[in-house]
Amino acid sequence: MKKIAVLGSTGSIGTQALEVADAHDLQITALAACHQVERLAQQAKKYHSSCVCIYDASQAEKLKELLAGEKIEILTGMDGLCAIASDSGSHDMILNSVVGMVGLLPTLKAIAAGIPIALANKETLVAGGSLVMEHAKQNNVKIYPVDSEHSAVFQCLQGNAQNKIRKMILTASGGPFFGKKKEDLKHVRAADALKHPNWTMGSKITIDSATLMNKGLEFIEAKWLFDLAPEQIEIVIHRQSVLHSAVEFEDYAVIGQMGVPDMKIPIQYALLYPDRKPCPTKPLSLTDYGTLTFEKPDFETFTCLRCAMDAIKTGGLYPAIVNAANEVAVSYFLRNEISFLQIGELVEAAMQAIPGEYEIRDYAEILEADTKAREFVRKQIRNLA
Ligand code: MN3
Repeated sequence: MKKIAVLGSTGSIGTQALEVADAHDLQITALAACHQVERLAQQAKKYHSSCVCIYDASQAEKLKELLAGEKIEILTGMDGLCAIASDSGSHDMILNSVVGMVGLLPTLKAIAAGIPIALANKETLVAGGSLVMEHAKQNNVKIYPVDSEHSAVFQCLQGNAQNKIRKMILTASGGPFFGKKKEDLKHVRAADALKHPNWTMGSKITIDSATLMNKGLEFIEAKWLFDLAPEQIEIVIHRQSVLHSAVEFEDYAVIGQMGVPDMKIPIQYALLYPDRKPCPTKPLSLTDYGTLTFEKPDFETFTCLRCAMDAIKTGGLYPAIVNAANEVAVSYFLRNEISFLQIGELVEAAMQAIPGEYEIRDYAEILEADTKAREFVRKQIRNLA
């Protein structure tokens, strides 16, 4: 039985991964969550995992009470996440579905310990791409993408190891505000942005889908995962989210991966790789859709997308700066403390204010750029108030 540790087990990807585990008798050896202590305790009991970690250490006592009498080791904070990620004796794979920069260090620890990673944490590659890929190569550790677009490309590349990618077609749903212009988006509130047409996801990523920052972050991840130049990645708006992405080879043959928009398919592919087995979702009926559409993105309106693409073209610490500035701006927008358009404005301002054109040498450098960008955005918002 494959032994899997799930970091971020109470979130959207984590809970769907546990559904996949239920369907295929995967053993869940460790679980970690940020805040949702009750749900985490329930999961730990259900899966008889040997170890749990609550990132928010202030909830440790509560977790101990909830798990009193159980033979489950309780860990807290970043140390706890890293301890799980480093424990190569206990897990065959780490699913990293933690949200935010918190996910980067556990990925580096898993790589150092030689444990394969199913990667759903975007910040790992957005902020630490060069470092993470270099370490993974050195330690010969496989990274299996969980995100639907990257999983699609990974699936398209099976049996094509000797063939070079000419171009990647990265599809985007366009989010709830597709077709809108800046004037239309001035008074949008968090509740409007949280209504995604196709996917059910966590709140941070749903806002990122509305600003198209999510696609910008995926653009950066794709560059690192598949060793592409930014110019080789084309973003195409595909409203139905049926074609999850595609690869064009040297002969202009394009191979894409399709399926219903359900994250359980790419999650399962990463967890069971290279096997394909029945997935707890429904099959795709193309005739139910009838028409699939493809359009160019609107870079004028969705400035976050342009910022992320510019960041990876310039390289260095800029992707980390964009990511951190965006994470803070989105948290303020979710509380309705800034407007929707201000997210992009703050990200752009952070990119201009913080120098980032350096080769990344280590994790500390990424963290420093991340901290600077966060402080910058908070200060800007305080000045606006
Ligand atoms: Mn995606």
